[in-house]
Amino acid sequence: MSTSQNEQESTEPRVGPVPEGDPHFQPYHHPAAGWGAAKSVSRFLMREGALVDGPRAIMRMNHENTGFDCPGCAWPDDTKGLHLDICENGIKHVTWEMTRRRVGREFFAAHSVTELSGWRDYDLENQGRLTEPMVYDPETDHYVPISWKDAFELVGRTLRELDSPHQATYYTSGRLGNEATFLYQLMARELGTNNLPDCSNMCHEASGRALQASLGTGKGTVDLKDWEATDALFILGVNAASNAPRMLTALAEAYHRGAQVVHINPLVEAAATRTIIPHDFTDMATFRSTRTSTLNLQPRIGGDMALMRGMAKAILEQSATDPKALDREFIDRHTSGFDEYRALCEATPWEEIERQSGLGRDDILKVARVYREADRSIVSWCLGVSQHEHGVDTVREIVNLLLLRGNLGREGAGPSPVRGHSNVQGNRTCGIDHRPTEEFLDRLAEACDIQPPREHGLDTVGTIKAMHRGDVKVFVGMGGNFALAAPDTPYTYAALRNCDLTVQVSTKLNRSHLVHGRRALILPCLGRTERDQQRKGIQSTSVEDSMSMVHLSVGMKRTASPHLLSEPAIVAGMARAALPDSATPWEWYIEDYDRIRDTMAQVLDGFEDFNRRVRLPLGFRIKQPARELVFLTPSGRAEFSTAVLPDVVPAPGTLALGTMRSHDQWNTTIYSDNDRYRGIKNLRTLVFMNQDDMRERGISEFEPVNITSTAKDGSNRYLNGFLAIPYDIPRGCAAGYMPEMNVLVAVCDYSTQSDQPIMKHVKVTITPAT
Ligand SMILES: Nc1nc2c(c(=O)[nH]1)N[C@H]1C(S)=C(S)[C@@H](COP(=O)(O)OP(=O)(O)OC[C@H]3O[C@@H](n4cnc5c(=O)[nH]c(N)nc54)[C@H](O)[C@@H]3O)O[C@H]1N2
Ligand SMILES: Nc1nc2c(c(=O)[nH]1)N[C@H]1C(S)=C(S)[C@@H](COP(=O)(O)OP(=O)(O)OC[C@H]3O[C@@H](n4cnc5c(=O)[nH]c(N)nc54)[C@H](O)[C@@H]3O)O[C@H]1N2
Ligand SMILES: [Mo]
Repeated sequence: MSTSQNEQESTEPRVGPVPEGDPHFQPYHHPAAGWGAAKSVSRFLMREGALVDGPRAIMRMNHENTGFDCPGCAWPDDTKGLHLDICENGIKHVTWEMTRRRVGREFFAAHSVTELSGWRDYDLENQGRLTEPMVYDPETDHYVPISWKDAFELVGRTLRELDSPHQATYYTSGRLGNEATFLYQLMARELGTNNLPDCSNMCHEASGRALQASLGTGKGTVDLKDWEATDALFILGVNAASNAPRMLTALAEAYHRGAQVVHINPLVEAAATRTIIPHDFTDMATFRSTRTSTLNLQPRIGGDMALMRGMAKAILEQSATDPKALDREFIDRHTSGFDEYRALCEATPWEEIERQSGLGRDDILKVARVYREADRSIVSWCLGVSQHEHGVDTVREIVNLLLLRGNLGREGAGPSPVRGHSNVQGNRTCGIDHRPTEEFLDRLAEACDIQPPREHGLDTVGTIKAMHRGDVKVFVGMGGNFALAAPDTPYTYAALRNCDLTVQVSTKLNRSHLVHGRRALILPCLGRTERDQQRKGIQSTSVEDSMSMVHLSVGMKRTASPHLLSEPAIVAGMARAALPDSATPWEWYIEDYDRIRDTMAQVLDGFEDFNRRVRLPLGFRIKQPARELVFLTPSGRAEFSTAVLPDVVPAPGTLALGTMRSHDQWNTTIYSDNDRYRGIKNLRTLVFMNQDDMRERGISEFEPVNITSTAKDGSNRYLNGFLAIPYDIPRGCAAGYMPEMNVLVAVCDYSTQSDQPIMKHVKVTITPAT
């Protein structure tokens, strides 16, 4: 396998472990979750040597207030709050953090950074938990121990010596708890910058912007009770069985109840078939599976907006003879722009809708009928919708469709984005935003007595470009694996290497520690499962799930090393060193996180009485104005949007390639080379293709191919030697795994609507490898 980029190290796609055998592909026909999941979990626990601690910790996961929040995903906890609702991938993710392996100073003494750079990403993380702060020594090319005090001083001094606070950037990965998040943004803003990129810039930025424009709130409006009450669920662009497995329970319950469950995805993912509910012991014992779908539609990649438009057009046409097809009263009372939208739907020809969606008119009418016949509908989506050039327009089109039938502000109805990282939504709520509102900054200024900068800061793509230019000289990463998660791998590597200082706050060794600035720090922190002991006792942190529930998470496990600090403490240490004269009581905050929460209550909308309410049995739900039919939009109403359909049909000879996760990975963390639900074993360097597209190109199963992407600026990027897998995917579409395929996503290929890298619609040609 080879790739034709210059940087050898960056482009050898060796992310997963050494394959355990030959690549294998056999379509999967078993239900999702169930025994396959149980087997996979026990193998994983065995490997991590966690068989004793694992199950005990898992019993404490997602328990009301006495446990820690599962770091696996942002799916909310069961509203009944009684039985534990856990999943295979959540268990893997928790166990990953609790491994008994350690990577200490001896490890770094034995291996130079150059040597480690040649290792697989899997092997890096597999060394175990980081145990003490380390600093890069350019003389020896090794990381060497450094005291916390000296580490903070190095950060502080470097930040103080910058010509401008905008020469530093502060990345957040969506793991970070609310309290650390609040302190982190406070530090950046007290220093004088809004350079606060986060993983959300690659994830749901489009959803936030669209919902804000349409409804005056950046979040979904429904909660789990609504999922339990709805008549029809439309699930777009999410691989739920792998990435939000606890959704399977909701889907199975909906099916049982007789609700319609429609999956819209170019791939028929496992959640769109059947499941065995993992915590239902009778189902497990009897192998009884439940269907989780009543209808599957496979649009082309990027075809969702056309499909939504088609459904709206069908509803509008029907309303001529069936006045109940539309909720006229809702439209008149609560929305603005309906007439323009109706005219636009009328003016959009069916042929165009069919061509752009990749679906026949019969299918579109069929799904429109499901929508028409449901009294209450929820539309839910994830990256298959957001990581596109037209992600914002597509989410707005989803809202248009919901508005037509008044599917908002009542039980069982509304938009429901599935967030990614377990606290990515909380990060935004608590101030990680490179484009903060004036209102937020005013309240922050008042409560914290600082003068926050008013100009917008850099997001993820902006940060990469600014580091590359040399305009940003210090990169601080609060969690995550920026080097590998970001697009255009060699470009991002060069950008990070161009920094004067890179600081990574992490739990495990990863690529971002090896792709570093002239000076570099690794600052190891506590994980969510671990006891956070501060002066006033054991501390808990709060998190917010996909459905705006805020609750406490408290770790109870012994810390992986006595030298770890909590994330709030690390932020406070850096802040004090960078701002020696700051009046912010950094040290006092760390003694007792209730104090941070008291300040947050003054700054954040909906956080009144934070300390009391977060201790209620299931926490509290942040008020959603749109849910109460209060729209904080310029018109004070829900706004219909009127974007023309984009052209998403690939040019002749080209394909639209989507990059996605396998079942056995968590973003840049790879657990194995298998993708069970897609029937793949021992292979990650693959590309799923339509059989006819393969035949047309003379490519047979498992044949190595060369993939060439063409960016907006006309430049090409290459990935060679990936194996072609014939798959049930529409013609003109292809798919493969991130982060191996990030080299194909050019830094300039980001959406003009959301600034998100276009990770689901890479324009490629695929030819047999020569
Ligand atoms: N186990 C596990 N859980 C996770 C993660 C993980 O890596 N592992 N990651 C977390 C994070 S940060 C996030 S953001 C989420 C991601 O959750 P997902 O959004 O499920 O992530 P992807 O694997 O990128 O899968 C995208 C899905 O969209 C489909 N798709 C691609 N293009 C299109 C399109 O044009 N239209 C439609 N309708 N569908 C399309 C793909 O077939 C795939 O099913 O999961 C979170 N949870
Ligand atoms: N091509 C392509 N690229 C993508 C995507 C895609 O679909 N396609 N998806 C994008 C999306 S949605 C996202 S969210 C990003 C993910 O981007 P990131 O959030 O930056 O990446 P992760 O892989 O989730 O980060 C894993 C690392 O987090 C650290 N970590 C784990 N737990 C903790 C903790 O408790 N505290 C701290 N401080 N560190 C911890 C560990 O060191 C681990 O190595 O990737 C994006 N990149
Ligand atoms: Mo994400």
